[in-house]
Amino acid sequence: MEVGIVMGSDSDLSVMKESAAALDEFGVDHEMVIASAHRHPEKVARYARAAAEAGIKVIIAGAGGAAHLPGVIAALTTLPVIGVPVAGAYLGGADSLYSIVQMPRGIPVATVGINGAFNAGLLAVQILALEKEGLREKLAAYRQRLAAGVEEKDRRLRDR
Ligand code: RP5
Repeated sequence: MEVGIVMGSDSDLSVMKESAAALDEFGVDHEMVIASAHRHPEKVARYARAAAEAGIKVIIAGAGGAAHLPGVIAALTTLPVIGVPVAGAYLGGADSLYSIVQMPRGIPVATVGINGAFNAGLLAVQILALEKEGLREKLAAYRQRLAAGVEEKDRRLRDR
């Protein structure tokens, strides 16, 4: 298991499964875990402290509301942590974004956009690709597919 996807609640799953989808696209092994910084802090601490030893290289952590989960995990491990602000019922997810992105100096969390779980997965792939040529090649092919998609849209616009 190279990537741990941690979320505060099962209500985050519809967003956080996008991280898993990105990792699946690149054939990266991952696990999904529910562990709340508020409701079960002991579990969060246990997971964060054991992750590196268990072979995890990157942790993606998503939560909504007062979203302390990514920061708490980052405080308990030196593995890179990517935070996903999950939009809840209030404030359009700005509460979660601000909770995650404004980490005090010393304990960084690489924060993606609100509900940006797919990008979090891609960023994890890019980190792992530093040491894996196969992943670098897959990323290059992925970028080519993106560019081809833009060309296709441009063609359709011109053909209207
Ligand atoms: C956060 O509270 C979770 O990450 C979730 O986004 C939010 C609401 O949780 P539930 O009340 O749906 O379990 O801790």
